[in-house]
Amino acid sequence: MKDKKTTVMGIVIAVLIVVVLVLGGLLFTKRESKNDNTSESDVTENVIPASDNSTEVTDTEKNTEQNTDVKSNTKDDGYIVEIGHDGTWDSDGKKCATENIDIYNKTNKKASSWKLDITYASEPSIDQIWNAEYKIKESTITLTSMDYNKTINAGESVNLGYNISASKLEIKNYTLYIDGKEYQEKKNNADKEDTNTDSEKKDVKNEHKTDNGTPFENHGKLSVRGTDIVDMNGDKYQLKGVSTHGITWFPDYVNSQTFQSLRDSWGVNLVRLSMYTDTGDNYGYCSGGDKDKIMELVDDGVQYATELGIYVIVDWHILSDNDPNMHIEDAKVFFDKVSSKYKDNGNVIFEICNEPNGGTDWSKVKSYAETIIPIIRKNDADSIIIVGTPNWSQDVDVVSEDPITNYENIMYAAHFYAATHKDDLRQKVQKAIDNGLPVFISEFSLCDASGSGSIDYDSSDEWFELIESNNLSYSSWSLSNKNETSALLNPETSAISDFTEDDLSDTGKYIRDKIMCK
Ligand code: IDC
Repeated sequence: MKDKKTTVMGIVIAVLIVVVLVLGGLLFTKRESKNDNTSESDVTENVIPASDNSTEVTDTEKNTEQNTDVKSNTKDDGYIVEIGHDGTWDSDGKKCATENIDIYNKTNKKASSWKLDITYASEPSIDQIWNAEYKIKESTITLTSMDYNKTINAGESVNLGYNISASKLEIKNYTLYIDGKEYQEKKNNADKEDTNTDSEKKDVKNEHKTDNGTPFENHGKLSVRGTDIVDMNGDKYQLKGVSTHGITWFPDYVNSQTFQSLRDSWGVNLVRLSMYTDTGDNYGYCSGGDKDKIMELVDDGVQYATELGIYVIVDWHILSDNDPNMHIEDAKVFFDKVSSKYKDNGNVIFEICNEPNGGTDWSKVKSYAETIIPIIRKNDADSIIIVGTPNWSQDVDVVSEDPITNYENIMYAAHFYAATHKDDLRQKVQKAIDNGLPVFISEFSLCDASGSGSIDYDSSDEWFELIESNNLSYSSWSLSNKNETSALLNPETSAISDFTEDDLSDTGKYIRDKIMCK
């Protein structure tokens, strides 16, 4: 009896074990195939999944990384290379083009190094390159990173380019190497249609070369839409340029060759002409300077910029005259003259008071602006006008609570010196933008507010993140060889054009790279 019971129990237990095993097996297979489906749908033909070029990460690690590392893209979409001809032309029987290349890291991990081989249908030569170094062997160009763009953070990209000539410009194939591992892309997507994101990126990209038309030929008269500058086609546009030092102190740089070099080699599409109003001596327009002579310098600068098809800011550079109302009578005459003279140019922007300071509050600046703007508008209905803001053009947040109404195309100056102005000012600027205020960084540098001292690279990088994430336009202080950190040129150089690496100060190199990188 006891034996029979034991046998029956034994059979029941055995059956139960079999059932559990079968069910367990089924569930396991199902979970595995679900995982397979996920990875299949997340990975496209053109990508390297993160696990291909990095050590395996657990889901928990992945999630932690996604939270800290990835800005906009939490999926692993591999690496994408986009090669576009930005312009093509013929020279000496060869085809020439400006190649514009973006490498996107759409994985969840940082890439610590990259290299790109591109093979053309015939042997190419390169005459200018930016943001990469190169070697050519037969028909293959090998592109390697510079020190500053070696890493590509998750969700970010690097941009590089070069001018190439060859008898056949067709790309046969290219190979991307990430952290020493190869990723072969078989398809030539140089002629692929732009996706939306691409054209959005192109909208804010400025031209390095003029073979394809000058910035002004391509983008025409600019206007303000929301917080953005838009071009004649209504596409977002970004101005990137340099500010002169005081033009009466450094007139040599108000020069067509200077502007042309900056346009062609750096991709500058903007120059700011700083005309000090009150220097306490005759270098200032309102403090005894020769008004006609100074006006001639402004006219020359505007003419050169116009001929070169770049944009130009005429800056009424108040500083020691803290309140723009101090010289308002001069300002009325000046802006009446310049706005009537340049009304048909289309590339001229007026900055009506550089940096109100010394406790001059917004109500005083606003009343000044509301006097000067109608004088400009009488002659020139729609050019962009930049209004300085209290506290050395920093209180844009205050202004955003009470902006000027009734006029279109008004922007507001935010100025920073990265070693002095950090998170506090960045937050004020972001707040103003979030409140809908169109902000223009018409002056800044990497050092402290004296215009000298050491460069704060970390703070400068953070400022550039804010600039790029908000598509802000900017001009960097200052195009001079003055012996101070903010000068873009070395004090020893007397070059006024075709600047070599040795002609540039550390500030100059950083700014050049930022302008060229986008
Ligand atoms: C500085 C110049 C310096 C000059 C001084 C006074 O770099 O050579 O001696 O002006 O004229 C500003 C001003 C800008 C300042 C700059 C650096 O707009 O005129 O230039 N700065 O101090 N605001 C904050 C800093």
